[in-house]
Amino acid sequence: MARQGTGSIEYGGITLPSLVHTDASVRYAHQSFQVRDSDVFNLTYPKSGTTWMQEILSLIYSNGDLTLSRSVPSWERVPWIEQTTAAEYLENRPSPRLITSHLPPTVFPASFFASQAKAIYTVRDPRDVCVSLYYYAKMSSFLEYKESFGEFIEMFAAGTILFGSWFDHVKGWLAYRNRKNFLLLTYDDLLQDLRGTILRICQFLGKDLDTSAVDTVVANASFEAMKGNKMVNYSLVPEDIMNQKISPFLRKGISGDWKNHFTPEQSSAFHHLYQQKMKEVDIRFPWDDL
Ligand code: PPS
Repeated sequence: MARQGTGSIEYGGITLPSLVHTDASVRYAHQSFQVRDSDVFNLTYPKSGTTWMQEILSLIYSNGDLTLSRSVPSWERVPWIEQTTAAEYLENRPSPRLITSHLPPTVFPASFFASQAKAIYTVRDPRDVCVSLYYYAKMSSFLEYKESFGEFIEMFAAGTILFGSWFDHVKGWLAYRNRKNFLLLTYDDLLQDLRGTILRICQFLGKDLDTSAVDTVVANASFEAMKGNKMVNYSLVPEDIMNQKISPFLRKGISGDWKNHFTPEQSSAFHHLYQQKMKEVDIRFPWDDL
């Protein structure tokens, strides 16, 4: 069951919320957006650490200066190319541009693949993505999912959901992981060693921050700091669009919350599906055997 109707649009076989996407905006990203060699992309399937990476990139490129992080919303500092505001935010922005996208490679700007632009792809345990997305759907008036959690897992597993199949997205982007301009990270990398992972990101980007700047990036990218920063916690979004009393945008920020939500049967069914869908993927993730 693909989600159609008032709250969504379809483009290239994927479903996107119409609040911030139009056919024209996604077509612009796919067919017209001109990637620069200096661009830096933050790529994710939704609910995998997008906002976290937006904040980290933004803080790295400001060399730890907090001015922008405290005064400009994250979605404006590191905007999505597929959203309606992309051209306004990005076309005349000086390099290096920091850019976010949830698009799979099938509808990604063609100019990216022939460029030197850098991309960081962050992957998260799909079961935690599913849980996070479920709560996000409940608090977001524009998503309109009314299903029980069990039904929601089935839609997530089948890929008949916002932004399409997690498996297709992840496998699609993993195909590029050996490119020198591509950095593959997991949500768990960030969770288990935030400082070490920020240093890896700096090295990948050729950004040589001094110790106090790194300290500032680490401190301000913590879950608690981000939860308290209204430029990243989505409290600027009106309550009739995102009702954080139902569920906060920065909800739990942990790995393994799926264990509190999946029944043993749901967990076993998802495990089998995962083994089957990911069998050709020759990379191990921290959650593979869980
Ligand atoms: S979105 O809507 O696609 O942009 O969402 P996204 O930012 O990708 O994912 C939101 C989840 O990421 C968690 N998050 C963090 N976890 C740990 N530390 C930090 N600093 C952090 N920032 C965001 C956020 O809490 C959402 O996960 P859940 O499991 O719902 O808490």
